[in-house]
Amino acid sequence: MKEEKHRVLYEKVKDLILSREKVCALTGAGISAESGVPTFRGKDGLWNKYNPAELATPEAFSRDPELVWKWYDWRRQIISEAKPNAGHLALAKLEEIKGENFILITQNVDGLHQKAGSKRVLEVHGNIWKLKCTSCTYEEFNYDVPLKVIPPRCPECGNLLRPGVVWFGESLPFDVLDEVERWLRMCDLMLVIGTSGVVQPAASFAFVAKHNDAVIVEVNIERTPISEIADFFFLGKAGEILPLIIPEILK
Ligand code: BV8
Ligand code: ZN
Repeated sequence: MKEEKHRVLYEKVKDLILSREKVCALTGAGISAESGVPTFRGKDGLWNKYNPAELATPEAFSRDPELVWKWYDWRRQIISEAKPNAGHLALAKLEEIKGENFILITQNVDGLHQKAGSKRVLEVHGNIWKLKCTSCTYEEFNYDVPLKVIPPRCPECGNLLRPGVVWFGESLPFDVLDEVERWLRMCDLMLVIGTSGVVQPAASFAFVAKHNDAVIVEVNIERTPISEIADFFFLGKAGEILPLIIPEILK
């Protein structure tokens, strides 16, 4: 009986994904958990061992760039061994189906969506593989694990390079945020996957989309503040649920 009820809901969401014109997905660390990338706030989360204010802030970096870089180098090594999972692949397939009527907004910095084939990705918190200069406009994508030199220095001006991520207290990239806001106004259905919904402003994206009449579909292994406004809530792992609610590719 319960399976039948779930099956009906999966089919309903599949139909909505096809019938509603503009679809967006918002992902958080939970979608990469099954790839072996630690989340931030879960039981084995990064923030249990490290204090975010100690590491993911401009103050921490200026106080001890070597310590902060050692933490990012360690995370880069874990991520370099991670493979996209069925959840990432399902979203890449959704992009194939919906084309320019789809956008993927991710809080993740691991680059696994792009590895899975997603092209239409807005990285609101940056990318751990990007290094950018603290003084000039130099930036590069660097996939060295481990990094050859810690802390890395700018080849143009010799100053420190920093991770190309958004730290607490830093604003999200304005061009990315503008594009996100455009989508939140026009999307007709938003999938919210694997986020605890506590980090602003990303935690408000689903509320803005809902305010603009989007159907909200949440996938998580626990309820979150977003669950209050979700039209559909699927309790389960992204890698298991997403393949069940994303339609087959229409040949
Ligand atoms: C800004 C990049 C202003 C770096 C990150 C007090 C109140 C309200 C707000 C604030 C406040 N004090 C400060 C703020 C603002 C602050 C904030 O929101 N703090 C919170 C913590 C209270 N926000 C900021 O500072 C932002 N900037 O506000 O700027 C401004 C404006 C103009 C000019 C100047 C300044 C910047 C925030 C970005 C911080 N950077 N990361 C790095 O990675 O090192 S945040 C970090 O959290 C990650 O990016 C992550 O993506 C993000 C959100 O976490 P989640 O992705 O949700 O991950 P989490 O572990 O929390 O949850 C995982 C979920 O997955 C869980 O729900 C779990 O159940 C689920 N799950 C687990 N396994 C699975 C699963 N689901 C499905 N399947 C599974 N298998
Ligand atoms: Zn420089």
